[in-house]
Amino acid sequence: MEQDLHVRDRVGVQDFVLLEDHTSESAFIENLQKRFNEGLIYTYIGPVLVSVNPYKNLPIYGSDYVEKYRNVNFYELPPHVFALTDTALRSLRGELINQCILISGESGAGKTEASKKVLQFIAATTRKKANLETVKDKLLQSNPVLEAFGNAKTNRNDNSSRFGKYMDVEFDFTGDPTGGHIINYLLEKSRVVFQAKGERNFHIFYQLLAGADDALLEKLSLKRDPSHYVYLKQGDSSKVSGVDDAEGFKTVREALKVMEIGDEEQQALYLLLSVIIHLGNIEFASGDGGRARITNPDLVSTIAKLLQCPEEKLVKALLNKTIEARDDVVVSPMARDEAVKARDALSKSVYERMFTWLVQRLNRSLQSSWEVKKKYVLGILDIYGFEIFQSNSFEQLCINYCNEKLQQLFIELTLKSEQDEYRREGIAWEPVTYFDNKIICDLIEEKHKGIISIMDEECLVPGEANDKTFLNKMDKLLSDHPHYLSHAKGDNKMKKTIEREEFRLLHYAGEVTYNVKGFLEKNNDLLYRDLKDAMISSSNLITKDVFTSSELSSKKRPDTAASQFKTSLARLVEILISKEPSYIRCIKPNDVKKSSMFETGIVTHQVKYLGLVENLRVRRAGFAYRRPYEAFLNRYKSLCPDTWPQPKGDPKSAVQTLVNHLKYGENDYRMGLTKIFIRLPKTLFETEDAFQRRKNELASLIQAKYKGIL
Ligand code: AOV
Ligand code: MG
Repeated sequence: MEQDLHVRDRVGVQDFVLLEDHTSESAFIENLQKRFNEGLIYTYIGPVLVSVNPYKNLPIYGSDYVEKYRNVNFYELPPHVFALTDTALRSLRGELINQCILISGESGAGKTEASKKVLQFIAATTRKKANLETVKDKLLQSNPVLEAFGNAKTNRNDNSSRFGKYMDVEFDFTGDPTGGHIINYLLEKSRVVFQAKGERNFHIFYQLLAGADDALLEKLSLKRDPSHYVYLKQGDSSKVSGVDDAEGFKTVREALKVMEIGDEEQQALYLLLSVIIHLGNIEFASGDGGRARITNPDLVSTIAKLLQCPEEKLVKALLNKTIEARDDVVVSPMARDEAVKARDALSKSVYERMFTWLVQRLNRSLQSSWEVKKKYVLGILDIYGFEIFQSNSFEQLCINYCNEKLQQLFIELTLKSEQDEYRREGIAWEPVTYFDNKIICDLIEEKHKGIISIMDEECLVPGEANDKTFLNKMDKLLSDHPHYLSHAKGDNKMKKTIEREEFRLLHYAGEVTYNVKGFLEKNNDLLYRDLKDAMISSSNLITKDVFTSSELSSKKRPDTAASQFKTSLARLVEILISKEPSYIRCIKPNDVKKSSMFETGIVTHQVKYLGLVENLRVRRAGFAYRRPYEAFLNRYKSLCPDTWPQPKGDPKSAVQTLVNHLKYGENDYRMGLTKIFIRLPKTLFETEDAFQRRKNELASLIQAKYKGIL
């Protein structure tokens, strides 16, 4: 098959570094398209993997491919996500360096699929040993569980991740996987109560209805058809083409079993899902004096039974709110609209906490069952991609902010750090300019004057602030910012006008117009204490875990949703920069999820904002490989009589002697302050091949000697 692979992949160039015209965007796109048309979706920019979503299954992920890519030098085979994973794994196993694989690209570009291939390769290359088999199964099976609860159909992607996920696969010093750990980031919980046209709620709701047997449905008082339920039908799209929800439910149940989530816990999950579904169907009317009244009280009885909580308590909590002001406690009835909002807040909160419970529960199962003295990790980051919808709200701002942060990290670690290193090492260098999106990160997150700060401040003003005052404040404070636009700061050149309740951010990946409606409420993320109290009195084993009375007694105001997210992203960046990164840059070939369709305009836009051509220029002007003099010498000193067995002089001059002997061309390398820089992988491969021959030669010499003595 090796032959086969090489023959197949002679379309365009496998590494953009080899492009003759390496500065033009059109040559870049042409190479991508040529390869895409032949089903070659992967191309390198040096060590960075560019992947174009094929929107069809390609026969390139089977066990034959795993075998092919295992333990083979990165550049020796055609580009592949397996090659990137193998390289990271070998660096982890060989040099004991923690790794992370950062996957980016917009919604639907193929990040989640890529992350699954990474995990698949790790699992497939794990040694066949009983305890390792269990670890492997658990690592793989955590995925379908989280996808069922955290992914949904959106208008961009039928299986869109609605939460961010960072997963560490843990290894012991021999390189065997021993377990894992998942961190989840901000779930888009508003989806639980509302879906835009064409979209769905989280998969698990539909899977439950389609896949549960009659007995389970009866126990949950549910009907099979999702169109009975307000929370499940608003998008008018309860079926996803090509997806069998009943089959999905089976997969989830099997996965839950592998994760050691037994019947009792599963029942608790299904009960809560049914509680949420029913909550959406509670109807309120405006009663005496504008007070809300429940028009279908029987449903509340059903919910109370499913929740195992006192019915009166639930009814009271759905209609009244208790507010503690200083030393006073005031109970006041809610108006209809208020009651609807409070109910929705409850549904969102139950779902979100259940999701976090599930992640923690998975983490418990993923914990190594035996003692591991020192752990090494390979982290995989799969977030929600940049998205622009018809209408964009608080959730899109958070998602797009997260993408800005990731792009910033990419810039810091590739473009900036690469150029910094040349400067530091004193290598002659023509700087490459690129767009640094730090300015947009700052616009969102800067202390005191960033959007999050302004929003938080408005959330603190009791009674008077609303979404409109928030917008006014931004208009005042951000009017000079080049990436902020609003109705007040109109610009005649704008393609699309901005309405009064909107603001627009010029993100690195495009312009997004956000509607401020609901921003403060979502950021405040309030759940009235009466509803919390009702949940605390439930005997469901999950709610018992996630709603606790300490929450009611705490006087401290919890951080706002956006602030919590900002803190968790800052922590994520710290986790990532402490590791050796590899990058997968995913690209979407068209907006209609079609295979074999390469829309040049759409691809060009992504290539532009991902900074891929700049990435190539830096790479191309630069050097594919670099190693400190000592390391280089240690490996290759046996190739030159003047450096073997003991090199003379300082490491730098010994390396100079060595490369003179190896006849490196003048332009093939540069000598830095502490490192040798080699321009093309080819030069290094030749040296490595010579080294392997020399090693065999030395081994046979030693063997002959050994035999002679015998
Ligand atoms: P995303 O993770 O980047 O979007 P996905 O990984 O979910 O995107 O990919 C979207 C869809 O594209 C998948 O469901 C597959 O149908 C198809 N696809 C992607 N990669 C491949 C591949 N390598 N081979 C075959 N089909 C593929 V989002 O989570 O919305 O940001 O939030
Ligand atoms: Mg995804």
